Amino acid sequence: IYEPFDWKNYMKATNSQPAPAQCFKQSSSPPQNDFKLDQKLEALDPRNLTSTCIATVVGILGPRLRLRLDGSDNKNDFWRLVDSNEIHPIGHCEKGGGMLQPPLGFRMNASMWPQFLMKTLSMAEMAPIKAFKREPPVPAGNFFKVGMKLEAVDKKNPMLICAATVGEVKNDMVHVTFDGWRGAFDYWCRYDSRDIFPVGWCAKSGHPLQPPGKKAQGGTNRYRARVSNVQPSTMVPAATETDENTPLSLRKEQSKSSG
Ligand code: MLY
Repeated sequence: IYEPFDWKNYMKATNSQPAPAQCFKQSSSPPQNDFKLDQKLEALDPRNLTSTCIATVVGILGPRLRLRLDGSDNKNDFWRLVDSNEIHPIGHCEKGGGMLQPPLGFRMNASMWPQFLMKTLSMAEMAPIKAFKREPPVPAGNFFKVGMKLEAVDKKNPMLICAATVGEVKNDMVHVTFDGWRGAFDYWCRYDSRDIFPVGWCAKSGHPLQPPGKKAQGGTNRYRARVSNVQPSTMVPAATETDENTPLSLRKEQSKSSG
């Protein structure tokens, strides 16, 4: 059973506040996802942003799409919101006078590209234009403050959106830290990043939310230490996981089971 994380209780217990919705470049009501698996669209190659490529929807979570570039491998999937500016219906690139490009790491000889493209497009089930939603406006400035709670994509595991806290703010940048996890997952992003969401966005949009990890914070915050025995966690660390990526409370079990 999927039990949504109780932000209200958690913020009360940690004496913290959510970042207000106006901080984010996200629409106030998460967009509906009208895409279907296997549909094709145009996407910027995340590894080469000057290229527009053909992508296939290989996964759907709430308003997000898991995309795979046609002609690429299955090791470089990436996620986009349905209101991302980096995805478009088939035909958009050509309309703008551009040409569809092979993805970085195209599996075949480059000379095969025109043929590959023709065949791919002829067999394509194209995502309908109405599935592409308009990108929300950029907030007027960086309104984030240290300590505010939010939901953020784990860039090392981009399928996951997790409970997070603003750790630092500098100019247009925000330091995202993940509650109950070591610093290895932290990152800086712009305040208008599409990878950060207001508290409650996952619940509203039907996207799963990763609850805080089980690493007790040092200092006076005893909340996570106290609840760590009863709080369900959906994360099961792989046996090969490095210590750095593993919540402290799970390390004992890990070393036990690995001898
Ligand atoms: N690699 C880890 C996942 C860690 C997720 C950390 N996020 C939630 C900050 C694993 O496989 O368990």
